Amino acid sequence: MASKTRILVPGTIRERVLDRLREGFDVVRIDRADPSLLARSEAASISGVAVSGSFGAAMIEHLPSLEIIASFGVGYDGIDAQAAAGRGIAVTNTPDVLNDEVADTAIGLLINTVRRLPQAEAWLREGRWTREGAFPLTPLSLRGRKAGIYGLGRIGLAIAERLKGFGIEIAYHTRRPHEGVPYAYHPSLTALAEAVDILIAIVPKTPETHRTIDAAILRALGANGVLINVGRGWTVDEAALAAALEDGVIAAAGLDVFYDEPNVPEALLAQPNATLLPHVASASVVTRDAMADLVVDNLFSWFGRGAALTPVPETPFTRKTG
Ligand code: NAP
Ligand code: 8YV
Repeated sequence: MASKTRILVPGTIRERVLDRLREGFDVVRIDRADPSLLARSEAASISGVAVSGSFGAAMIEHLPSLEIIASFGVGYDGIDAQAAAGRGIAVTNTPDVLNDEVADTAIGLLINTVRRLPQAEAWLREGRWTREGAFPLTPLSLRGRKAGIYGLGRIGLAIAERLKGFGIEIAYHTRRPHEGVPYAYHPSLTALAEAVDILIAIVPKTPETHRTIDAAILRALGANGVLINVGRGWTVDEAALAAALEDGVIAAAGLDVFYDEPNVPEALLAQPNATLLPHVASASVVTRDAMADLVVDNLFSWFGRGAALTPVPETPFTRKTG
């Protein structure tokens, strides 16, 4: 009997990925993506990887027969796609299937941040409604605001669609204007921040986006400004943000992502005008199942018909056979 294609799965991943992979592949498990956990002889038998999290150059180098890395998540900053591309290895991610969930979360986070709904619920649960009366009126409102979207890609567009329903004027910043988009384009993040009073970040983690939301951008956003980040914590200078929240440089912030997850700086935790979520934007069963299925479908498609379904731009390869 011909031996099955072997897929390495390091670390934690949804059980659904493992169950479906076992229907067609031989699954090899290790605790984390660490070359010392896989003997050279076994490493040589691995043709594919399914991973949620990091998979760096050392792991790629350790697997001489590797053809494809299927990553769980649309952001693939944890995968060394350049090292993979250099070896002709395909990398896939999970775009589109999470757009609506992440956009819904961005809007929920925005409303919670502006209208202080988590604090209002805590007021009720702590018995303060009966003891002290009505929850204080919120100084902030969505009424009359303008939103700037930093990164108008798949998810940014889904956020914009939702914001239209709130009657909020929308503008955006990307590296270049996007054709056929009905929103005002700003050629720099500074110009966008100056023009709006809600800034929503949904850009990938790249060398260019590192701590781009800094003290100067927060000053440009202004005292009535609200920052929402559902992209990557990498994009925000967290010390500058904590200071801006404390000093009233901006009014409030809602963050789903942090620089060094799961560690959230004390300086941010101390700010009552920060609404903080533990990276849950795509975290519903239905959406995580769809992401899991796309990870597995990419592997079945690669080994079955020779092409991945959703390769990342750095690795537009088809399978070399024979
Ligand atoms: P996408 O379709 O590739 O969109 C990315 C957008 O960012 C594009 O509009 C791109 O436009 C813009 N962009 C890239 N580099 C830029 C730069 N240096 N300056 C300005 N704009 C830049 O990606 P997506 O599917 O919308 O996902 C975006 C990111 O969201 C992911 O990479 C991931 O990090 C994050 N995410 C987070 C969660 C969560 O759970 N919180 C969930 C899903 C995704 P140009 O190319 O024209 O510049
Ligand atoms: C996931 C994400 O939380 O898709 C992404 O880029 O950040 C989230 O959907 C993560 O990838 C998996 O844990």
